[in-house]
Amino acid sequence: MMMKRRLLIVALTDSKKIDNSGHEVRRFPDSLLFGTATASYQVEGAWNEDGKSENIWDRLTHTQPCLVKNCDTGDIADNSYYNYRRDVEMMRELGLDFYRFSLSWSRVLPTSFPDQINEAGVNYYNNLINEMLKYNIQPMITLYHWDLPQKLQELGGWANPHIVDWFSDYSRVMFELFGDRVKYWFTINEPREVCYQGYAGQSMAPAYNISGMAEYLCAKNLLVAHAKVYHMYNEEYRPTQGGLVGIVLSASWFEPENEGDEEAAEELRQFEWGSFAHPIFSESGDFPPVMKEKIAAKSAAQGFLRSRLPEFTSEEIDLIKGSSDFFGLNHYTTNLVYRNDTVNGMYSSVSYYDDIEVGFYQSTEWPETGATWLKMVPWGFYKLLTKIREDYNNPPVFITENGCASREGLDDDTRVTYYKSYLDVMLDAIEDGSDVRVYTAWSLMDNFEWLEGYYDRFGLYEVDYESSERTRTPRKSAFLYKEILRTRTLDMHFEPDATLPMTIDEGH
Ligand code: GBH
Repeated sequence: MMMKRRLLIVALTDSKKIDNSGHEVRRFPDSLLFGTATASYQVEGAWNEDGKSENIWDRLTHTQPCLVKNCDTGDIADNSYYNYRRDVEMMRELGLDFYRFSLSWSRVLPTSFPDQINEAGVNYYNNLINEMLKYNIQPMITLYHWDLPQKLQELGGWANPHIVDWFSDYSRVMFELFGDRVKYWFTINEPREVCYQGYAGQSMAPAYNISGMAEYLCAKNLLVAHAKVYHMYNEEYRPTQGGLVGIVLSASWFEPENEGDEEAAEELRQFEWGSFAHPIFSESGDFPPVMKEKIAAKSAAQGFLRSRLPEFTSEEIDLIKGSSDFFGLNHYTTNLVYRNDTVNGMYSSVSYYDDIEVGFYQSTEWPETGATWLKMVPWGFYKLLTKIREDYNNPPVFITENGCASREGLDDDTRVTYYKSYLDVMLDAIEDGSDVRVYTAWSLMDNFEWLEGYYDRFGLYEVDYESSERTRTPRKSAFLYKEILRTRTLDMHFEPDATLPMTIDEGH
């Protein structure tokens, strides 16, 4: 991994200091970068303007409208296509080091392929990037955050091995267009969600609902596509552009319900994030052994003539191994896991969870946030960071998303507590030796929360969906984040006040 050799590892022995009001405050490493994130379909709007073509979320929200809460769509969303100046102004208010956003494939390549480049779409991203750079805010780009061009979906999307070429060609054009100014690239956001929710399940476009089969095809193709793009950047663009490129994995922490459930918990970890982390970050590469064994055994027992998990060739294993400059990590919450040998009851129906043979849930004792699936469990974040350090030889970690949901309103005390407690344990992990270099709050502002529409709010800034301007207003958590970034310290006693005027500090 390139980055390890190039950057110093900053050892932090003790982050605790007493401030002048007598409070204990903890210092973040000087080199740690702070930012916020969004994604194209969730904020841009302008779904069919200026030459953009249809993607799978346009199709899903228009043809199955009420699959999404309140039948919401991303047609206008936060209207960031027109509001990018205000977006950058908020980044300056917060004092961000960087902003992570994603590109809409069908906005820049309306045919899905590089035969036509949509100038208006390119201008939008150039304007956004240049506006950020004017104020020294680093752009970090995600190439794929779930909005596949509809045409490619009709060809099977990530289940078609030709996606390797389609994604490489698209990525090449993006490196050519923006790589002179953009030095941080993420290939794919959350493969687990892309493949599991979209292809096995029905909670993301394209909602294929072919569990135990389609997610495994997707996983293989996606990993090869990612690795091809990594090597393309490494060999053809890094020498002149000098940036970093990696993948973003989502990982919840999975805690055994009882002592006897450690094996079940570990198997779920291997399926849920090991499926993507092991091929890239382990020494041996390939899918995790337990995943290969379990799916092969089940498949044979069910009468398949081969495992439902496709195999990599040895060339592919080598291509994928080491193909990320950092471990991009999206983390939100924790679940308890128990062994369940009969997930599908007496019927031998094929499914992902039947392959794993586990059940999981969240404790009712854990504090709730605004999303049903997201309880506040900071110790799970600590355990996850520890496991990544131990299992994968302490890779540089970029926390690419972390945060929680609330409802409307500026008094988001739960989010304030969430950020304080998650950052506190992140500092514990750094003291233990975890090499965390980037921290990203999800999200800069409320946005289209996929099947939850505009109901679950993840923003440091509230967005008013009744106003045509989509007015953005800072919540308490925005004032907390600003203070953390200004002081580069964490003070558990700091109480943000959302009634204060938001200002831009000198130097931003
Ligand atoms: C991230 O995914 C996404 O990258 C981002 O776009 C999104 O806005 C953000 O989270 C907040 O949700 O309802 O029980 O089926 C996080 C991973 C895993 C979140 C599965 C939602 C649904 C659980 N996700 N989850 S459930």
